[in-house]
Amino acid sequence: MTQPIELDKIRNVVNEVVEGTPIFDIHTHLYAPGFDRLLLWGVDEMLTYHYLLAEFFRTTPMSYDQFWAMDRPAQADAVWKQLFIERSPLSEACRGVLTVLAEFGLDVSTRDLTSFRRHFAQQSLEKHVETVFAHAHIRSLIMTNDPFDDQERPIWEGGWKPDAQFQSALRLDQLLNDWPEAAQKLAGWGYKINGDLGEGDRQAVRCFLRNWIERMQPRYLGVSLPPTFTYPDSSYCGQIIEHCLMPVAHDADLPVALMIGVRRGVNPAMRLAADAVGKADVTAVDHLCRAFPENRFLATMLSRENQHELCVSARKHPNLHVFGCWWFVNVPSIVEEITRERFELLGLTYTPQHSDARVLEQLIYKWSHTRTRIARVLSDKYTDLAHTGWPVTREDIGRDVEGLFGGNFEQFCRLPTM
Ligand code: RAT
Ligand code: ZN
Repeated sequence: MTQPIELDKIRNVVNEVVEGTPIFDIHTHLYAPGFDRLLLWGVDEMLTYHYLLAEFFRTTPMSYDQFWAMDRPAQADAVWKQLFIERSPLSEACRGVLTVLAEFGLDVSTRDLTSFRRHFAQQSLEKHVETVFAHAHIRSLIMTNDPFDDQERPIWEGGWKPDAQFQSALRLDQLLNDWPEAAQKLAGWGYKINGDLGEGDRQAVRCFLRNWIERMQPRYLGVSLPPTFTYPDSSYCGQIIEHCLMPVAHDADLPVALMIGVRRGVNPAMRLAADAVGKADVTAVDHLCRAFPENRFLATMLSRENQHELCVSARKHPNLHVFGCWWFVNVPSIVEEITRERFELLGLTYTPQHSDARVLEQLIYKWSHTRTRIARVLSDKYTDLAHTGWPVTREDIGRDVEGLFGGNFEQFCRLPTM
């Protein structure tokens, strides 16, 4: 065993280890460069991120239609003016843009968007991807891959294969949340579907899932669900879960990621920024874990109010792996609270964060802001341990943080660990 760390040095060591440990980012909306225009990057994309647009629309007399009619740089100009010039950019999403610019050595005190744009225009994408991964200290990430997406599907059909850096996750929102529409699409792609979700349809859906698992080689099958989600349930969603998703996931030895609590399209004029949150019923997760003990579930919940109950569920079900502070709970104050609560209830058996990045450079701020919070909470926890006389070593901290930053997920998914 290496020497125990002295009490007053614990914080420094934790900071060093947390900074120095590469991350496996298990849920993003980024794409490999091979997906071409689907990979968003640069300052205009960052400024028009939907987290920022929701804040922008609160500040402007401009109509939604007027805004959407403008091209991307004009939209970015409008956001910059309202959220960075007319008022201080202290929201989490605004601060994130500044963290990224500063990380690239740009002088944010100039407030000169034109010069920031110039920096990004000078980058070549392939090299820029490497630079961003290095700055964010990411080793791999998982995309969100939707076979129902008309822009994305042809790229997979053209033979694109995931690699170690850009791994895949098969996202099934439409199949589970909008069966009538999904059924039509499946029929259009040649699956024998009549829409009643009888045994014939179920077989076709299982076949569809197997085909896409084969094609995408995903790390998990994922779905976002409304706060009204319940299980068991006779709805189409409940039937598809029971008769299609569970058996296929089991046979493929893949976990199912449940992302619960999103109220889609509360203000549709805001497009991607239209969604809100609702408190969900965690017993649905309990019932799934119990009904399918041979399946594995990853779960994250959108509502702050659900976090404690979800931890308790995970204590009851070893086949449940809690992950991430998702979307509206990915703000420093709540990340700190949730992370603390999870350490206290689950120890080190979960994955504290994913980035949910949609724009490449966001990896930098999402992870740097998160690292700060995780390090703070971990330091407190190791300090408490040291106070009992337990020897806290750098080796132990390194092992624990590797788990938190991807190792626990890899173990739960039965992937080879790094
Ligand atoms: O975080 C986001 O960008 C949201 O728009 C959603 O995509 C959410 O993360 C999801 O995965 O559904
Ligand atoms: Zn997401």
